[in-house]
Amino acid sequence: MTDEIVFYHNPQSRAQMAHWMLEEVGAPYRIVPIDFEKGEHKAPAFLALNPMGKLPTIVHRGTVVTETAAIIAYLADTFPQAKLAPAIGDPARGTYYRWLFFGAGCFEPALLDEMMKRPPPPRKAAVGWGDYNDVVTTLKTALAKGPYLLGEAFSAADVYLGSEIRWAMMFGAPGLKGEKVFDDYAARLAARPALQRTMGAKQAG
Ligand SMILES: N[C@@H](CCC(=O)N[C@@H](CS)C(=O)NCC(=O)O)C(=O)O
Repeated sequence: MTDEIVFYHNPQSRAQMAHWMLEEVGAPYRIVPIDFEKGEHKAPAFLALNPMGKLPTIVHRGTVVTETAAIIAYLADTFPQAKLAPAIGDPARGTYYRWLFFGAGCFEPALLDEMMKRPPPPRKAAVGWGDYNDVVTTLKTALAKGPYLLGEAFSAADVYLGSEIRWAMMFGAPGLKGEKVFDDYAARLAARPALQRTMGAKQAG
């Protein structure tokens, strides 16, 4: 069985986050371009891998992994030489999980509420992500010490949550751009050679 990761990709999607992570770990991978316009993500062959018909999706050693955070965490664990996840048993692993899950479970839905101008929920206490302002304040506190979410060590949590923050800044989500803590963090991430290698990636295999 080949060790090559098959990476279903479209540069205009969350697959960009997984692409950055693939470059960070230095894993051997092959891009399968998915053309949204042509509906290739809804073709039976792709739906057989990911019935959600969404990117990113990877296949490695016969296993399909979907969900950006899961792919990024999987790659960190599968390629430990990249040192992008604290070891199991290290207390920093708790912080690492905290921010990975916060990205998927809180920041993303709160950001989409904000970007889509969804009305505030009637009972904020019952909504797992609270609201956008609380989420941004929490992130600001998390990054205040820096330079990364885990302190000195850059990790896969920065690849995931950092990608979301960069995306939110790019689209002008409030409370981020112009705030020193986020501007500095975004600049540190932008300087990562692995991220730079993915910029302008063509829609080609
Ligand atoms: N929960 C998924 C969301 C993935 C997702 O929504 N991907 C979008 C692109 S950014 C997609 O493939 N959309 C195509 C569609 O649903 O038709 C994750 O975190 O990876």
